[in-house]
Amino acid sequence: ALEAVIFDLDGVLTDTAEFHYEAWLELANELGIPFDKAYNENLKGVDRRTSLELLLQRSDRRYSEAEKERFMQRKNERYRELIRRIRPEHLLPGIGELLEGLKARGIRMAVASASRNAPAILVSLGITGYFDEIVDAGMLERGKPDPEIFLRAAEALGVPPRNCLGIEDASSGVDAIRGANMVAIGIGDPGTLGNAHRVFPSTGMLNLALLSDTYRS
Ligand code: B16
Ligand code: MG
Repeated sequence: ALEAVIFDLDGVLTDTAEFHYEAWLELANELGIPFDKAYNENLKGVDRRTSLELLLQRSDRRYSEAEKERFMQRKNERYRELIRRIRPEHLLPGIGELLEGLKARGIRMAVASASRNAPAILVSLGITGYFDEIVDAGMLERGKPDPEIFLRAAEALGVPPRNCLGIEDASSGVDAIRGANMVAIGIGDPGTLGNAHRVFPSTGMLNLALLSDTYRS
């Protein structure tokens, strides 16, 4: 039976992608590296270090490790400034009701986000109390699409992966859920998230009945 739901953060609970984009864009501009919304798609769901490497791939210069550390720090400082604006109104559609419904049913919940800023964002959204576990992204050895982050969440919850359902907006995240042998719901474009068991264009369509239904089928 369905015992636990594991949520991605960016793109599922709230949309921080815009803030990540703004912070990376400022860095790219300073370095004279071309960067736009389309290229930013590649950075979604990907950890900070890999995101930086993707950005620097488009430079004709090579940077030292010390410079890269400084770039990541600068981007993160700017990002943290931007996310101070986050309020409970920034929860994506339907999420508040869904968390309430799952809690009422006694279904356990966890967050599996690549973001080291996830705990602070959950506080700003006012939803920390719903989650039994928040995986510490700093403790992971491998990023999504590796299943590690979802397996750690299940282990921390004490629920076997086959009784868990994961919700993701990035294809790397959907692959991570599938790799963990969980049921996967994708939020976004079915063309990009074809690996999910079911895909919905928006979180506004999610509800408890639909999750149970997806889990059973
Ligand atoms: P940070 P998710 C991911 O969050 C973002 O989608 C990705 O763009 C970001 O680079 C990553 O977190 C790391 O974030 O720099 O705050 O540690 O989708 O896994 O919730
Ligand atoms: Mg995401």
